[in-house]
Amino acid sequence: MNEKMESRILPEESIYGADLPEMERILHVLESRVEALREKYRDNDSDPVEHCLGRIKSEQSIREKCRLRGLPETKASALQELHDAIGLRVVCAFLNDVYMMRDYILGFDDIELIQEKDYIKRAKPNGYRSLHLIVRVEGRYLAEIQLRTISMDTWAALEHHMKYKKQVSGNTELLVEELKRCADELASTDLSMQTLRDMIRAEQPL
Ligand code: 0O2
Repeated sequence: MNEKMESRILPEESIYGADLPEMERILHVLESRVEALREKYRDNDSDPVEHCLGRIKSEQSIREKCRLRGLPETKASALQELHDAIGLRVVCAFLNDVYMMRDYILGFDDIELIQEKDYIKRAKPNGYRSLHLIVRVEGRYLAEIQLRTISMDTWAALEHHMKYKKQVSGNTELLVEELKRCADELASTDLSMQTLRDMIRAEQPL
């Protein structure tokens, strides 16, 4: 085998190569931390998390993202240039829980915050809301952690679905407008729900 052949990543090989088991371990560490917090809160019936979803970005998606960004399809691109090969999405019931979860995750010594994108305080023009943390774990692996409420998650799922539905092309402008309106209504509902929960809690005996 010549040198050129050795350095080339064949399509059927994992772009992550020998790092894949370590990446899976890191993902497991992150998931376990969320689970540990949930366990603690479950004791007094106030689990802040509705669900939590972790994934290693699929071979196809990461290669596609490299191509879209004009990056070579290599491990270096996947692990250093892109930052979401390891991804965790934590969906919380209430708005305050999103920020509580943020502080909890960033409170670990082996987590370094690289970038924070608060699309809750500043929603994307299409209405997308979520808090994104790009972190380095154990001084080595980058991970993207998305924190959002159930409403934000529902909206994102629907928007994602519509974006990839080819037949939804008739009245795109109206659809975009309506989606944005729904996102804003859901954001206002999130605020009301938070207020209601605060009121209920204030009335509960200590
Ligand atoms: P997938 O399949 O969900 O992983 P980045 O893509 O992170 O390198 P960018 O564009 O600055 O760089 O990231 P951004 O805007 O923080 O978004 C990253 C991820 O957030 C996306 O990942 C989506 O998961 C989600 N996201 C961002 N904007 C939207 C949106 O308008 N609608 C929906 N439904 N999701 C959004 P990927 O890689 O695009 O996709």
